[in-house]
Amino acid sequence: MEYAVKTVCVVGLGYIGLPTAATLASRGVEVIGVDVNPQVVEAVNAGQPYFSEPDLDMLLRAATTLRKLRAALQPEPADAFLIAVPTPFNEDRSPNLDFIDMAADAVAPCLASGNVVILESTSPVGTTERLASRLARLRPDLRFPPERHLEPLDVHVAHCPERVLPGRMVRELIENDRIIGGMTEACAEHAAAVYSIFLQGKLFHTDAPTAELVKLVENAYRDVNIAFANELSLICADLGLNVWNVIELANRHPRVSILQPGAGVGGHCIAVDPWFIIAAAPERTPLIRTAREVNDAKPKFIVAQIRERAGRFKRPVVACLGLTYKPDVDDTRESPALAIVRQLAGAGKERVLVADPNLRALPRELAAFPNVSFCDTFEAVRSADIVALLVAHSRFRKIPREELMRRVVIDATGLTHTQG
Ligand code: SAJ
Repeated sequence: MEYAVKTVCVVGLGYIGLPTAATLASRGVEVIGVDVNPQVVEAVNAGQPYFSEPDLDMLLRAATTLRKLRAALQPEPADAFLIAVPTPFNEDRSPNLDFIDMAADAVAPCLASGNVVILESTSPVGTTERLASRLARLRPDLRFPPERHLEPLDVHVAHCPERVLPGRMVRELIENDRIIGGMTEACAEHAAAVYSIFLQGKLFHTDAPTAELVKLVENAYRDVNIAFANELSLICADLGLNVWNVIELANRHPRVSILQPGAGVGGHCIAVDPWFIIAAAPERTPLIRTAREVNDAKPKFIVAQIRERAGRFKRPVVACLGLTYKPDVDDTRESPALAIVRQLAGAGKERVLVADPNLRALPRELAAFPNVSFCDTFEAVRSADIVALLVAHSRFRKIPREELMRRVVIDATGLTHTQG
């Protein structure tokens, strides 16, 4: 059955909500984008993305030129509501669902019979049901799932976790397959009508808790695989072997596909989501927990490597190349490279030159350290005794090999390996 979706209210104009809102608007849907931050609302209404993501500016310009996307501080009535707010963890690593609760409270007064509410935020198992119950409490005049006996429902609720990779979002948003976890089959069908507007990938229907766990499992799988690579990097360092060479050759086996070691695992997804599984089943997750610990320990290992080499110099100058959480993005959230520079800065034993072609200046927390300064890449390399390659930005491939060969190089990225 087809459901007409003419207006969509997207709550949360962050890394996921904004590209999704702009994509829907570019397909002719009337989109109201909602954010609690007035600066975000202003930027979006001016057609300007406030973070960098390839092709997002073009998409947003198209959406605002067509006058299909409008940003506001509060939700407005619509056919569909899409919630894409952050789900961080608390200090004890238990999931924090405050933003989802706030979004539910803001959306509830706008709901009407025939609406669908879709939760896109990565969430622990049970969150979609919790959202539906909260909405049902706030709107006793409407029928919500999971009360199957109340079918036909007034408001349908589903979980459709986002899957896009920062740096390739605009393409992946359209091309990736999506999982739709409906609280009932009718809920999944209503949600599917929204994604069918722009999706080229396939839609797979399931129930809400399965969809919730699938999303967490995807990121935990990647975390465990990267932890394996990071553990190999420690073993290879002890054995004096080149880990990238070992992995490249092992991956020639048709059933082996090891990911790459690095400075650690950063970002707001892979370093966070596995904890939601651990919190739900603490006794059943020794592997997932250990993987998290292995990845979290990697920056400390790199700092120790730098320190050990720095001991040879009287007043060592260390060039730290890369500060973002992964290559070719400008996002430093949970960045292992940032953690490494933070540790070096705090100890104050070395002069640290930071270069990152994707950033304009040092983040505020580093700017206060007298021993840390922001530099152009080549200048940093030329002035350094030790070069620590922390993020595999494509620009770093252009560093002349002979410049590196004259210095002590600590390569957490494999860039010097692929250069060879
Ligand atoms: N990393 C490695 N080695 C690798 C791959 C990545 O050390 O071989 C590191 C990166 O440098 C970075 C971290 O892992 O620090 C995470 O980077 P990523 O590119 O693997 O993932 P994210 O966090 O940018 O996006 C992930 C994606 N999930 C999966 O690939 C399973 C994305 O599809 C999700 O939508 C996103 O999380 C999310 O929002 O959950």
